[in-house]
Amino acid sequence: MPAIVLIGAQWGDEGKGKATDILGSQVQWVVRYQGGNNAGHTVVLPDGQDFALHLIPSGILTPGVRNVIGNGVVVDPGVLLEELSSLEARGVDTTSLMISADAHLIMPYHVAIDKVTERFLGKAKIGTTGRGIGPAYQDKVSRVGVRVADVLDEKILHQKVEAALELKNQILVKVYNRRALDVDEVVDTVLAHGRRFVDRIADTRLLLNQALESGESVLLEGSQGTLLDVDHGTYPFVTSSNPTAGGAAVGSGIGPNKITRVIGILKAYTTRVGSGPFPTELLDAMGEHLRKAGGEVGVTTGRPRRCGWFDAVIGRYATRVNGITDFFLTKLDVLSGLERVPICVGYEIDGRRVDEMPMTQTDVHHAVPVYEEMPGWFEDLSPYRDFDELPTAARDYVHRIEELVKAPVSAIGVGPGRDQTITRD
Ligand code: 2SA
Ligand code: GDP
Ligand code: MG
Repeated sequence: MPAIVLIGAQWGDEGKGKATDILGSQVQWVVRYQGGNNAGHTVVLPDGQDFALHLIPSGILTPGVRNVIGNGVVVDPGVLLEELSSLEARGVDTTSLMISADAHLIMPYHVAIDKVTERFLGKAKIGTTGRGIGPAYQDKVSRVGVRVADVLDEKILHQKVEAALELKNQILVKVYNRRALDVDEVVDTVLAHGRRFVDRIADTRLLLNQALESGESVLLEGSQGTLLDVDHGTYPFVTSSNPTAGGAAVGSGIGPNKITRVIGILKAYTTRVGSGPFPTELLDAMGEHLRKAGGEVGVTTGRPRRCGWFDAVIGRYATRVNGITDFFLTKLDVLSGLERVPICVGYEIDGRRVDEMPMTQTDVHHAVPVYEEMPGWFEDLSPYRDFDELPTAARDYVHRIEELVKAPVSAIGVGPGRDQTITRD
């Protein structure tokens, strides 16, 4: 049995949590492979209970599924324990969760540096979630990071934190005028946390490869989205990891040839949270309407999301850079009640017509959307379960999107609930 990757095709918050939950019953393993607790994945269970997952894979809500935090993730130990306790308090069985020994830890100094850097940048800020994600990945790449396995060896942990703080404290005190962090205090906190998840630490790449060898299937749950990818996104307004499908192999330790399906989660309109270019953004009452109708508020930070029309240039780009086999088109219900629904089919950049993602960041900033207007529909879509019964205009909208993004839509979301989904064969 194969590995399936599920990725965000836009700027995140496309509905990956719901999609993972739907697929949970078809797989034996669910794995997070990048990002950390910057993510906010919402799952609404059939009994109406809703959960916001940040670090733990959304498969934790499917009984019998084994869950893994892969090597590509950055783990804040305090957040991990809090998330585990809050799930357990709500009756969720978390015993299956394993954490890669090679995943990096988000340390208190990463969170402090993330926050002060953003404040320092002022108007030029990235609009990060302030969870220490960028600084933790910086340390990983600079080879001065602390890994999950380091909580198993106090001496090594102490050495690493001491070395890291020598420089970090200079930055915090001299550049940002903040308090220096104490080595022993940091080590003691991390060790105290580590003691509580030590039994979950494993060589997860071995576990996952053995599972695949024995015919089990693995779902790799991406967080954030294609346009937030540090290589393929709207750099520098991106996160510090690779949410795109290629990152799934690296961040979990399985071979790319094990991946047989790449599902792109695509919202029927576009949203973004944080700074950076967004060609189809609506800064008017229509943007406000989409924000309200779609409940577009950050699941981690509570920030209002920027909203705009569907952008097919981005969708097509996502198909290519991820090798998307099929899309789940989410939140189609949110577009009900509009006379006309524009789709961005290309850009005009300084007088030139462009149909593909521009090569330079300047061009992305200058991109003015070229719209094609589709007729809208007024029916409430949430009761529909059969594609052929949808209003003609809604079906035409889906067909046009498939044409433009060059991949089929295999499922359509018509509400946040697990069953509020139309599947197509
Ligand atoms: P970071 O914190 O370093 O990863 O921030 C860098 C950029 O990545 C964006 N980012 C996100 N965008 C959408 N959703 C995310 N998760 C939360 C959610 C966001 C929230 O589910 O709503 O609650 O605000 C997420 N995580 C990171 C971020 O906005 C920066 O643009
Ligand atoms: P994720 O980060 O990709 O998992 O997405 P978020 O959870 O941050 O945001 C998606 C929001 O849309 C959540 O509140 C979901 O419950 C909700 N949602 C997902 N699919 C649908 C859908 O098809 N229709 C509606 N109305 N809401 C949906
Ligand atoms: Mg989210």
